[in-house]
Amino acid sequence: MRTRDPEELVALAAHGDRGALARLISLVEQGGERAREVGRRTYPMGGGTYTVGITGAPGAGKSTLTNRLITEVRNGGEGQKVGVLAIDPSSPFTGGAILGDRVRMQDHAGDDGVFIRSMATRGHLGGLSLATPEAIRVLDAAGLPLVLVETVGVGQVEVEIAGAADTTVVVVNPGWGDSVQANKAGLLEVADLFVINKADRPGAQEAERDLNNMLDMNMHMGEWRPPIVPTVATSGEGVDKLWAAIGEHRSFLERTGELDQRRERRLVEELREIVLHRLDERAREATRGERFDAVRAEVLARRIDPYTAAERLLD
Ligand SMILES: Nc1nc2c(ncn2[C@@H]2O[C@H](COP(=O)(O)OP(=O)(O)O)[C@@H](O)[C@H]2O)c(=O)[nH]1
Ligand SMILES: [Mg+2]
Repeated sequence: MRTRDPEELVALAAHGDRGALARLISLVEQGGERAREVGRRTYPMGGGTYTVGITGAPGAGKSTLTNRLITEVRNGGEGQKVGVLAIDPSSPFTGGAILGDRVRMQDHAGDDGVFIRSMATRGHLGGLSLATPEAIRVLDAAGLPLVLVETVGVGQVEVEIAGAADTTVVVVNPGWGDSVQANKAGLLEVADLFVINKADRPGAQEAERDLNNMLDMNMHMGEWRPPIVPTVATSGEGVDKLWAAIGEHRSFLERTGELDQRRERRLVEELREIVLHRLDERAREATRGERFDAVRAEVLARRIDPYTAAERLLD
């Protein structure tokens, strides 16, 4: 029997059961009471995972790059385990992009130290921006020391998700205007590191120059100036340098205490968002049904004013 009981699943996942891990993430994706239960069980067990967000326009080479990064991590010193979440906000049903992500990370299909999972928005209240940190906490509770999160950085919500990592890598391509587009999408502000992927194509130097110019204009950023790493994800060129740069950023965050501050800010932000969603739910409930109809009738008849009516509804 395949259990769907969150408590059992969490225990199994903590002992390396990948099927249990996958089911836990499905529960998170679906939202509702079971997802809450998963959260209650996993949250106290976590805190050891480092997260790296990889974001950029569709087709920039994020999945190919992630695939190479996994190789780099697995072949490196301790061959640490790695979890990968490929977040797809755009296609909740067809999963077209998700299929592409899977194909490009095929290299690691047989590796027990690698857990790859795609996630789309389903029933989760608050969508992917709330489901993503929950899914990361599941991987955290399962003892994965590193989680890579691939997201498409197109809209505001996606950029928010992308920025909710310890280190955020923004992937751009050579060619006129690509980095300008990334800037417009708000990606410059969340970038800790830039990758110019597809550096085998013309225009990589121009892209680097554009990024440097934009960084010069944004030097309110603080002590850390995001480095720019050219890569060719298809061949793996430059990926070792990318991994090294991620390590340097991590050391910087740890050394300066910024890592704890970032995590605290993220948690507060998440908490606020949860409260907002709860209130929104309450508002929807308060503005339908018989009770609402009765109050509405009184307002229309000018027996009570809208503010008094609102208070009555929220009581
Ligand atoms: N020429 C070239 N093509 C690449 C490179 N990296 C990825 N691609 C190709 O770009 C396409 C999109 O890659 P994918 O990783 O799916 O991009 P994603 O949508 O950002 O995840 C695929 O056909 C890749 O083979 C690269 O460095 N150079
Ligand atoms: Mg992809």
